[in-house]
Amino acid sequence: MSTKKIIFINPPYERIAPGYEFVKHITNQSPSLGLLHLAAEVRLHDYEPSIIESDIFNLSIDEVAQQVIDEKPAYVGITLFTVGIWGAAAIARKIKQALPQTIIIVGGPHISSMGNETIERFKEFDAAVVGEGEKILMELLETYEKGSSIVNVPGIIYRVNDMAFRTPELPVNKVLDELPFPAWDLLPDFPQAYKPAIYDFPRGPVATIAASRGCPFHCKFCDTSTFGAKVRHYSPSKVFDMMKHLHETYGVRHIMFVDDLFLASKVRTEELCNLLLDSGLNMTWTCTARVDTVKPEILTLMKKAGCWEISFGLETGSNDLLKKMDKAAEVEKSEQAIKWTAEAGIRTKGLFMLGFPGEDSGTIGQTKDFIRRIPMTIMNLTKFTPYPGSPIYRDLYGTNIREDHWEKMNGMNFVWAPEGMTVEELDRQYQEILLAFYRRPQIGWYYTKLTLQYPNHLFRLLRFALGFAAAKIRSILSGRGGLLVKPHETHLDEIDNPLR
Ligand code: B12
Ligand code: SF4
Repeated sequence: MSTKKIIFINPPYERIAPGYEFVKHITNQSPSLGLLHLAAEVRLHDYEPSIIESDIFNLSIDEVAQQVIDEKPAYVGITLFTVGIWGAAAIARKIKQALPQTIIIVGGPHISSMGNETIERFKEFDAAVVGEGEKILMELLETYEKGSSIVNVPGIIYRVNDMAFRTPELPVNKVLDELPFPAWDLLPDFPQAYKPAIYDFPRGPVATIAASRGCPFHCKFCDTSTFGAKVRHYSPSKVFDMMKHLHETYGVRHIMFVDDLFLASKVRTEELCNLLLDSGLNMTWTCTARVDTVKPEILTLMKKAGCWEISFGLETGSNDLLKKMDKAAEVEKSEQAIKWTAEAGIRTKGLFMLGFPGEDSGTIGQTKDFIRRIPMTIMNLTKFTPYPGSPIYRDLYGTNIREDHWEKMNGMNFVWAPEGMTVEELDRQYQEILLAFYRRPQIGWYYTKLTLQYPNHLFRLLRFALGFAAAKIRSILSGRGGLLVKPHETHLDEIDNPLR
């Protein structure tokens, strides 16, 4: 067993509702950028990292565990979203049974929000790293290597006699520029295997970059526990260097910026745009923004510098609901931002949410009107999910731990329903809202033109359509009358609404 070998795992998780597996052909298949950053950091210190991307390569729990067992690493690092916790624990259990000496370390958003509970409950994890991982993981590995006690390593959670203990936090990396580039070279089949959602990019290959970390807002549904409220940025020149490296080394033609607030600093955005324009790099890119951070001048510059699409967290067409979400935004401002973006020639993606506490038929009606009147080109509708780490989780459940629905927390299942609404009604409204947007002739025409312009999307669309047809036929043949969710697989009956 090499004492320097560490395997990082992005575990499998339920991407969609059971019965809808074919949707995977058109959804976002981005790698874990967190693991790429960690792998780059440990490699600087002579460790030998590798990465397993379970979901992208359709690897089962057994297959992932077996790959690790065959390699006999000294360490395993697993990234944890709430939705992936059960899969991750099952993999860790199998590894521990075969390789009891291998140390299993976990980190990621679920640990930043629910670390103590996770370490107490899942004995197969040896230690957890809270928040930003690079520095802490290195200190932890070096402590293990020296054979010293880990209780003095900052920013971790460890277990003694079934109880979890947390050490004081380590200050975060103030200067992101000091971090090495993410280890894209370690990703199997990069960049070809990693595709964003269909129609969410003009042409590949595509890679992701986080040009900043942190968000100062406190929207109630959002889990910001990993990087906190203070925004830290890479310098524009370092971001530009990353883009150039990806383009020249891997032929990447499109970048998806995954920052919470890409436009938090107008000055930095301008600087990056100017660097891109002067270089003639000719890459396209997408980013997310709050509606209050865009103005016509910056949008015009962004368009010139290759910006193809901006995602806005619009959430709802109701100002009352926006207030309840602590979104610090108004429908009128959203409408203005979407118009300006469309006028600048940038595609607009609206991110909406259905079922937040306070949602009712009135607010749903306002959302339907809103999406019909704004010049939006693509929309995402999430089923409201109280993620651990979000303020609403505490409002709804207090300090109760609701681990029973963790594996459903992928934004595609209603695990909670607002007062006066049932999950069945929400599911019906979910489809109606999407249809209200996508059924309009101008949207159909827009996507036809887009497909002709970028035919690379057609293949995925065909696989999706064939998958859908096969699922329907299977359902009819098995006597389920075309219903895609199998009755025994639905968790709807188990839903226990604490406010009802
Ligand atoms: C890009 C992104 C995606 C991508 C890529 C996912 C991926 N595996 O990384 C896609 C589109 C696939 C995706 C899907 C989902 N996402 Co997402 N996503 C993001 C986003 C916007 C950025 C993530 C990122 O790259 N950050 C930058 C990197 C550097 O940070 P990082 O991954 O957190 O890693 C650092 C630390 O967490 C830590 N760390 C992480 N793993 C490990 C492991 C070890 C061993 C150690 C020591 C440390 C460590 O160290 C890393 C370096 O500092 C975040 C929001 C955010 N600001 O983080 C949401 C976010 C992570 N997603 C979220 C959710 C809910 C989802 C989905 C469940 C549903 C959805 N709504 O889309 C799915 C599930 C996906 C899955 N299990 O892989 C939530 C997670 C909440 C939670 N408690 O689970 C977040 C926090 C959004 C939010 N604010 O609520 N997502
Ligand atoms: S939704 Fe966006 S603006 Fe609100 S807290 Fe989350 S990342 Fe920040």
